[in-house]
Amino acid sequence: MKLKNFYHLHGHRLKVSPQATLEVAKDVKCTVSCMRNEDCFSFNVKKISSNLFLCELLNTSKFLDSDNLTRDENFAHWYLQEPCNPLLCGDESQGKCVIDSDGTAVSCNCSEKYEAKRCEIRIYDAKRNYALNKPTTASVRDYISQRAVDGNSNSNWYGNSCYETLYEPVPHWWRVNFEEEIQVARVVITNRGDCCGDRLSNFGIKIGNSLKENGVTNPACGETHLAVPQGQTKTFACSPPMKGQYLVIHSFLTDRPMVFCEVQAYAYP
Ligand SMILES: [Ca+2]
Repeated sequence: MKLKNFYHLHGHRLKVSPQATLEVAKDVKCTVSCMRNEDCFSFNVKKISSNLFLCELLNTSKFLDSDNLTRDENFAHWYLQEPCNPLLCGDESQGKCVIDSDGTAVSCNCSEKYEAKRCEIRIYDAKRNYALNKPTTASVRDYISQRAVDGNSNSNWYGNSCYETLYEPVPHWWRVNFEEEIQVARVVITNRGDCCGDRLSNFGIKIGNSLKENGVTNPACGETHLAVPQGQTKTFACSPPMKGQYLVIHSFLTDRPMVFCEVQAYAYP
């Protein structure tokens, strides 16, 4: 971003909430501050006194938020000549910034998973179980950890669709990898039914991006000490919805194994 790329409109202010407000001795310092901040795309400047200026650094532009460009004799609005900085349309969402034919407005072409003006809202499939068939790992008996996301909620151990740790080692944990950061609002867990229901009577659900201590240190979804009665399926709400690539189930019990037959994760309540 170069100084010369900025143009200005006297008597105008882009009226959006600023990402930062500064008071500076020279208005050129607003330009420098905006250039140093990669999320700054434009700014408003107001003269407060002979040697003091107020600048409002903005993370949007007059092209994208043209409805908010207002007449204000006290301000000047500074904007980029080339408004299609890749960050403008969501750096995570891979949106593409497109200038209209007369060069007065910008729109964002969002990738399929995103929407909204700046492609900042991720769209999830409300019916999709995001844990289904995703890679899993566990503190022990890794080779059967996948059973908990095989799409089969059969609660009979002999149906070969449940996961269970051994008595040792402790603590017990199991983890599914969504392979991307998603939003989780609801976790549905089915306990074993043919016996041993108390093996899922004091556990926690963790969601986040950390693998520290096998992911157990991630934030908790819902209450800390959870239980599912033998043979039943229970829904746990993460409210507000939580973001993360990993979902971990860990037991606080050290005198018995941990068992469950299916774990489902949904993006909406
Ligand atoms: Ca299963």
